[in-house]
Amino acid sequence: MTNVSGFEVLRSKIYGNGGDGIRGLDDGAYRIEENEIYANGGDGIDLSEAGSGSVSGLIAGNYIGTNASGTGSGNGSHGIRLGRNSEGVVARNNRIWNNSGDGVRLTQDALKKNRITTDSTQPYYQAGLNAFRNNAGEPSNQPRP
Ligand SMILES: [Ca+2]
Repeated sequence: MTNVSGFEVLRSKIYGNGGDGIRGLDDGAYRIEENEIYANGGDGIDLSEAGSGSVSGLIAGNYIGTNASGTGSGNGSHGIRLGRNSEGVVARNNRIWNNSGDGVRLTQDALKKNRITTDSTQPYYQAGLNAFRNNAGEPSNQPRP
């Protein structure tokens, strides 16, 4: 199949799955907003295994590794994982806590093609920023290549 246009996941609770909370396997534009994605065995959101074209889209306003009440547990791997086919993904205003792997994992050359808005001087949730926190409540789990 060609020309798959990605998908939308909006305002859903996605928890307790053995694998990733959301895993995109097709090229296209993704819109993943205002979800609670926690306690999944794999990554919270994994777009790194999408097809051979490109993946773009918006990941915004999600709880990843916790829930709105702050009681949900982390995902078993990374919070957000983007791979070489990700180009033009914007991740902003996400609360990324408690994940066992990295908060945001950018593989291959994904780092230079996507926009992860964060500010390491702000440990907790700020408008326009992602917030990263580990199990000890320390600001950590920062994006890294
Ligand atoms: Ca995965």
